[in-house]
Amino acid sequence: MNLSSVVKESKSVQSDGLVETVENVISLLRGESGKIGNLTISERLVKLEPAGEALVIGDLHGDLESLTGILKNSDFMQKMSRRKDATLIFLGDYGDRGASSAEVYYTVLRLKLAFPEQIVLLRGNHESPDDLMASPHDLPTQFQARFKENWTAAYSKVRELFAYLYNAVLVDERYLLVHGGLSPDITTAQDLAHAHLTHPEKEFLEDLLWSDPNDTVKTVLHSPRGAGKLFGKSVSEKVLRKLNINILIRGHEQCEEGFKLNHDGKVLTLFSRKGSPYFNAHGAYLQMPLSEKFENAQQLIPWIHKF
Ligand SMILES: [Mn+2]
Repeated sequence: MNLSSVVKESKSVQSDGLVETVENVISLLRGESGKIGNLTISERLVKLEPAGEALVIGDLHGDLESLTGILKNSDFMQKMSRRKDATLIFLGDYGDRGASSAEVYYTVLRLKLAFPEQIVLLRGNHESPDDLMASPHDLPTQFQARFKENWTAAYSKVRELFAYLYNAVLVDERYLLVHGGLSPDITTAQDLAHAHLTHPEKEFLEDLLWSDPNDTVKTVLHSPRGAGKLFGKSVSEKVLRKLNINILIRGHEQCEEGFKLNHDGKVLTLFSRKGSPYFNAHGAYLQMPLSEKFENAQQLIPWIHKF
């Protein structure tokens, strides 16, 4: 896949072209089950072999320039072509906020089609089920401006995609990757895999997509976001211990420096976009070896790239 030609296409693609690309990705995701390369898929959980290298990209929110900058500077497309154990994980929140939501969706989905066994698309709160949808949700306005009278076809197809995105990634004895945060009652990998099926009776999906770590909260508090919770260090310690995991890697929160640590290094937040409406000084991404067993997110700092 040639990145610059796909990015160029993303700027001129019409509604039918985006619809076709989303349909291809939906049919790919529908077929994903069991062992696929370094991934093992059950329901909406991906288990990733602790081998090779991973690139982790946080919230993009319609920032195409940061996405292309990360792909170029990490040289990760070359790496994925050369090595099957190079895995790219997106933490969700592809659209809304920034101006280039359609372009980011198109580029990310073309990447998935080009490297199907090496790319994981997590679900963000901006890809929530209908009863939890983020607000403001700018996609309708952006798609209307971009695709004119044909915008609804592209919009409803992208909405259809949301249900196929993954809840979580687990890297044995190392990392849990989600968009938002933890739910205090999560005890097994199956709770993660089935979170979309137990929603809304259980709060697992809501918390995975919406919750935030907080260093002063003891257990949990209602989130000022209106969905999800603020969860304290004791929740991170308990849930990660149950899952036999050292570090939670997540997105969801704007970070002035592109990343931050919470809960004494149990939680790493990545924010991979810049510009309006957040105006954080830096974005950041994580590019790390998966075989090494880091105990604390402090040890991941050398593998974080700020831009
Ligand atoms: Mn978010």
